[in-house]
Amino acid sequence: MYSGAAAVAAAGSPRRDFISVTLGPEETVGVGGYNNSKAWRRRSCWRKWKQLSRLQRSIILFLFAFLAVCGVISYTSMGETWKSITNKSLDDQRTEQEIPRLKLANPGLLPAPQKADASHGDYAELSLQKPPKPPHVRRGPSNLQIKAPWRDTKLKTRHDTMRAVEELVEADKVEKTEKSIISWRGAVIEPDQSTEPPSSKITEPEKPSSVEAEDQKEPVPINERQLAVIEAFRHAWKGYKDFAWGHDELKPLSKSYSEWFGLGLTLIDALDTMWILGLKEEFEEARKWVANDLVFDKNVDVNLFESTIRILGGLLSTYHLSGDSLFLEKAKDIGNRLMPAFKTPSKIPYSDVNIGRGTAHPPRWTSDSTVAEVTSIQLEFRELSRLTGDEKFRKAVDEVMKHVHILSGKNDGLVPMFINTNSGQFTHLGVYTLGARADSYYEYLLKQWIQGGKKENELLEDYMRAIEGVKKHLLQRSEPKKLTFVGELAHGHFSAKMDHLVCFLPGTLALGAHNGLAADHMKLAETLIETCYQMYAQVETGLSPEIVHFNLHAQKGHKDVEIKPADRHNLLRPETVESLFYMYRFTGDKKYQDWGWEILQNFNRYTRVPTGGYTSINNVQNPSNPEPRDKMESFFLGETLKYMFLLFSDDIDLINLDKYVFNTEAHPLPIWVPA
Ligand code: DMJ
Repeated sequence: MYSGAAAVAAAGSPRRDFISVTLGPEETVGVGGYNNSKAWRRRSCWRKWKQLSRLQRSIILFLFAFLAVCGVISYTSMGETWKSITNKSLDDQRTEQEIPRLKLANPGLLPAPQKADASHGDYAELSLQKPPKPPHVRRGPSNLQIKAPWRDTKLKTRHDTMRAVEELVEADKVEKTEKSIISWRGAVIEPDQSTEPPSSKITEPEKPSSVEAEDQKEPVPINERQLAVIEAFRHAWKGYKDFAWGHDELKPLSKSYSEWFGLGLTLIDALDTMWILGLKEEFEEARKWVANDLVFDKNVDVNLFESTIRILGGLLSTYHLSGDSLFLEKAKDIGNRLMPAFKTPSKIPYSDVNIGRGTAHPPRWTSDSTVAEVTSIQLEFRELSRLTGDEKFRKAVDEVMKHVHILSGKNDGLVPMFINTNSGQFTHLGVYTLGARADSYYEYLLKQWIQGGKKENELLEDYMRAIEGVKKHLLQRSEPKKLTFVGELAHGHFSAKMDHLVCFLPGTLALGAHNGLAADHMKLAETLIETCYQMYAQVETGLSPEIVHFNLHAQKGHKDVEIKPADRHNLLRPETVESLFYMYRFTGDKKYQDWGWEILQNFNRYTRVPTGGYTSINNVQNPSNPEPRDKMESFFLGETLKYMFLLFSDDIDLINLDKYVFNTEAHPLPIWVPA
């Protein structure tokens, strides 16, 4: 090193005179007047220094040392002052934005005899923030790449926002939280509980995608309506935690629980909602349960479809959002245990699997499976193959789609409701609906096509043909408001019956139009979502029944919507809110947010149980006694509240629809990177 320095000095580098002090001999090598005169000045100083007495030299050295120490001290304290000034002004800004949220109410309102007004009801005291620009205005070029994890800046902003929310609600817990390591979007993973990123076995495409966009852009603050959703979620979660922890569903009135599969269904369904809402403590607690108590090696029969969309889907999306391989390991486990369902003569899967024994069977009374069930498990199994590199999952579900693609018995793309697991043929021919037993067949045609990068033409063909079938056979208009609705066809006879389940359709049509499909799909979506909204607005509680019948002929004093006594229950279903979310994302029209806000308030009025949780109700037509059913379905946390939160958001990167596709249980899965 020294010899190199000397060589640099010899070559006339600007650093040469410094080096010459260290290495005395170089003085003689230096050239040019400037160096010579500097050397002369140095020599004369040295001589003067030598002439001083030892005492004088000591005093001078002491003074130099003293000045140096003072300099260092004052520099450090100025830095601290500057930092505290900066922090204070940031804190001030944050406080200004977030203090109003302190006012969040906690309305325990069951039963609540008053009719909802169309404005802000229980949350009227919350001043709504100025509306930001509609999301469609801010949309940049679409980008199908799955992005790298969050950047630090955004992470801090999200964390700060959520921390402020928690300070307001649960100030005492904040200190503990801050000691934890903050993973992304508010979830906290303690060092000893965090798991490795995806295992090395996993090849390139299956890295967790993380919901965060890569673009550096201004963070969009959480608004009052979103905070109301967070509050509702917390209330629901409180009931689940207090009375049903680790069980499938909360029974909020009897303060107990019900089991379906015995797999903590609500907890798993709610994981990614907690992540998206930024509920880090709740997420962390639930994660611990998944790590320590979720066991699939159980002698229990589960429904293939329900456990795929809720459990497998929930675990996969939570894996993608959190990057925590615990969830992928659990997803692999349940995925493998569900595979026996496909061992049938036709390869159309059985409805039920015993996940402990590895056996599968159809329901006791038939060898049929439901068409929607066997064709709405594809997004999840295909993604599991992509993540694990094991093609068996994808092959099994692709075969079902290929088989159904060429099957006879369709009517202009519309499928019957049942399919036989022995023959592989449709059964109960002649009945066509977009409601129960067929609904998500149509949804998954489009969504698989999107998931796979819009290359699988057979899926698109089947989807487009089916929508033409809907237009030709199932659309009618009601009286007096002339609402366009989707009815049913039974052996050539049209029925003006529409399930609330059909309200997934406007959202799906809008998603198709967003992905370049016919513009008239968007027009149809706009008319259908109005109808779905009216299914709430025309009812006494402002909540939709399970099924409505539309009036085809004007009659004095009759509304468009008629409700039969057997159909007037509400199970806290998500479909209308789901479609409102898509419609708002793609149009930026605030009326969709306002409609969703009305619905949330009516859930709070008529289904909220003061001691924690929300309940299904038996009678949406009786505001003074909606007849609580004592059950909170897992999809209320998995879907309804998640779509509410997303609907009220103006951040298109909060689950960007060019990067994620939602499964039918509202669990976002990544759109694969196009080739
Ligand atoms: C959910 O389990 C899913 O959305 C499914 O597709 C239909 N039924 C419920 C919600 O209503």
